[in-house]
Order: sequence, then structure tokens, then C-alpha cells
Amino acid sequence: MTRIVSQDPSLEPVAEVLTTLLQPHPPLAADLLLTLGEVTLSPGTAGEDECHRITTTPSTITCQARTPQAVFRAALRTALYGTQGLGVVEGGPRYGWRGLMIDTARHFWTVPELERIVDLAAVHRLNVLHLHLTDNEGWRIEIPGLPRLTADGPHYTVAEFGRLQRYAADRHVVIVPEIDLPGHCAAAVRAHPELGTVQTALGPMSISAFDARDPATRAFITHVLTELCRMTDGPYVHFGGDEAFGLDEQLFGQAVTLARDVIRSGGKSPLGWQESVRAGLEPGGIAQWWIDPSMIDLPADVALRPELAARGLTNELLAELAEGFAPTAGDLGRILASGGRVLLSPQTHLYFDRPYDLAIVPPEQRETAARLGFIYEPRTVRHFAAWDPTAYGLDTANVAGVEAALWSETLRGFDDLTFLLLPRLATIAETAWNGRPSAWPQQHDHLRASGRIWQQRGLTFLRTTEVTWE
Ligand code: TNX
Repeated sequence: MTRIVSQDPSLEPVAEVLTTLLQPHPPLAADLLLTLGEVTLSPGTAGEDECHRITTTPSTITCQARTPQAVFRAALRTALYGTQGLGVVEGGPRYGWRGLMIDTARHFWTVPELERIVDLAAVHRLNVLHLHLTDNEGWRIEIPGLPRLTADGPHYTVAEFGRLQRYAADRHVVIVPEIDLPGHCAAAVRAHPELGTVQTALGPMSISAFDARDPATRAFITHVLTELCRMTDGPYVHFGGDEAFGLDEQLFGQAVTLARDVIRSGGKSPLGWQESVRAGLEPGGIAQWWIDPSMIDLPADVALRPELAARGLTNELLAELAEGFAPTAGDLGRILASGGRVLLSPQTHLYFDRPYDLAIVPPEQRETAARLGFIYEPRTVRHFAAWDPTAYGLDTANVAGVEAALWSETLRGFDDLTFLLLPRLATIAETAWNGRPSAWPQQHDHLRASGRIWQQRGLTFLRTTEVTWE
């Protein structure tokens, strides 16, 4: 076992959780010393609280930072990936929000499964786990006073959610819970048919959205978000706001404004998908940017992508989708014009339900790779590794951070989940930390080292032929 010595009482919990996290891995030859103290602020980093200094001698590795969280991340990284020789290295992350979103609505992930994801997030120095807790397919979080929401489906109880947040906090990961409204609300309406909705259709799909003029619906939104704020330890509550097809701007604005007001009254900062900026945004407010018309890689004619036709997509539906997403063209501009901050989740590179290009999948994993992923064009791992967060020409002050997202429509179990996450999560996590993509040879070596770590942790991953795995 690696010997971990904390030189400050406030670092004892860090030492303890490091010991637990490092259990599956071979010990370090040197002792790991944890210490609090000032470090030089590295230029272009998220702030002093996140910066660290690592000093390596033949017998000891000292991880120093101003905060336990920065000591934790520096020490875990060093213990897993080693140091670059003897001497002193200083550093820190470029982006302060390095997140991963997991969809618990389309597939329910158990608490132990989520704990393994929290561990994985920590291994890759991520600090946010965003949980998409409700959607048309299911409602996954107990809300005190509204038992019908969770009467007939798997879900997290209040106590489980509390334990998960503490587990994550020990690993310096903040949980951001999301209740998706006013669209994506079918599960809530199944449980509470008395709620007022607006009904529309997208191709063959019928779609409902909350009607925020309805008093029962307003009371419901208020109740749910008030309770959620009470249950949430972290500073943020996400209210969704995406794809509210069928609602006009005014009705959409009413729902978003209500959600934000309730969340602020609950003492939390509201956060929504990019569409929510159409209801305005307060200066400094965050909107999660995931799409614009240039990112929608759907063809104008299904004949060009036979696999889409096989999934039931028609040209009529493609046209409706294109029309429904047309307003996304203005969202980024709206966020910037209101002095808001962008949480970068562009689906071209940060949506991990994008299928893998079968050309990079080894034969024994082809069957798995072929059934996983949404209707996006397949891509290689190098495509994700090349993602450059500075490519959008945004000012530092306008970027809240980076968040990858994994939607669960095609997933059947935990191995499917990690198969889509890994290896690309590691490349995006490095880019979020460094602020820019490293050159491929460096990324390659990092992935290769990561593969060993995932194997030791028993995690399934795509053994892409782009990497010479150990
Ligand atoms: C769009 S991304 C959605 C999700 C789907 C996802 C599939 C977003 C805010 N909404 O409901 O699961 O596409 O990639």
C-alpha cells in the first residue's frame, strides 16, 4: 500500500479517501506527503484554490496546495500516473467546471454504479457530476410529498441521494441534480395527469410540455424544485429547459422564469440548457450549450443514411427536427449578449452517445459498438481528442467550463456505460484541465496509461485500434 502522510489535520480525510481509491492499484515506491500551503498561481488557471505544487525526491512526493481539493487531485493523479522525474512541477486546471452528465432517466443507474462513476470522475480530475434525473421515460428522484412520481419505477430515495452527495464530496465532486422542464415531462404527467400541459407532436411522437399558466402545474414545479433545493448540498440546481417543442416563447419563458425564481428562493443557483436563454439570462448566469444548426449532422434525405431509415426516421421528421432546432442558431449569441457564461457541451465532441466509428473498433468489440449510441455520425477517438474549447472564439470570462454528456437511450448496463465513456472521457478531461488539446502522441500515452488504470478498476472500455494498449 502507498504510504500517505498528511501534514495537516484537515487533510486527514483526503488521505483516507485516497487510500480507499488507490486500493485496486499497485503501490508507489515513494511516500506521498500531503501538505497545505501557498503555491504560485499558474497563469491561465481557474484560480489559486485549484493550483498545486508537486515536489519529487527519490523517497517522497509532496503534494502542496491551498485547499484540500487541490491536494486531493494532485495526489491522486500522481499516485495513478506517476511523476515526470525528480524536481518541482506546478499547475492547475484551466476550467473550474469540469463535468460529466449521466442520464438516469432512460436507464436507471444504481447508487453503487454511480459511486463507481464518481470514482472515475475523480480519477480524471473532474469536479462535477450532473445527474439528469427526470425525462419522458422516468422520474428517478424521490420528492417528499409527491410519492406518485416514484411509485412504480426505480429511483433514488432522499437518503440515498444524500449519501451519494457525501460520497462525491469526499472525492471533491459536486452533484448537480437536474429536473427537466417544461419539456421532457411525460413521466411527471403520467403520475399526475391533473397537471396542465400543451400537447404537440414531432413526427410520430406525441410530446407534452408543462403549461405554466395552470395553477396546479405552477404549484407542482414550485414544490418539486423547493424540495430538490433542500436536498441538494451543492450550489447548483439544473432545471432543464431543452427541446420544449410546441411551446411558444411566452409560455416557455413563464416556465423558465418560475423555475429560476423557485431555485433562487431555495438558495441555489439555477442552470439550464441553452434554450433557456430565450427567457433571458442574468449576468453571470450559466447556460449549457449543446447544439446549433451546424452541429446537427442529420442529412436532408434519409436515403443518405440508411441506418436512420432503419430506425424509423423519415424525411418529414428530419424536416421537422431541422425546423425545431433552427432557433438554436441564436442561443450562443443570446448567452453572450446577456453577459452570461457558457457551459461547453457541444454535441459534436462532448456527447458520448455518439457511436464509435467501427473502423477503430477491434473485431471482438464490434457487436457492442454497433448497438450503442444515438443517431449521430460515428467518429473515431482521435476526433474527440482533437476537440479545442478555444475554437469558438469565446472570452475566458464567458466560459463557465466544460461538461461531457452521456444519454442512455441505447444502454443496457454498466459495461455499456463505461464502454461509451472510455476512452474518450479521458481525452476531454485532459483538454478541460489544460484548456487546449494536447498533441496526439501525448494523448496516446495518457490513454495507454489510463487503460491500465481502468483495467485495474475493472472497467470496460473501447480498446480502440488508435492506441497501442499495454
Ligand atoms: C437531446 S441534449 C436531448 C436528450 C437526448 C439527446 C440524445 C438535450 C438537452 N436533450 O433528451 O437524450 O439529445 O443525444
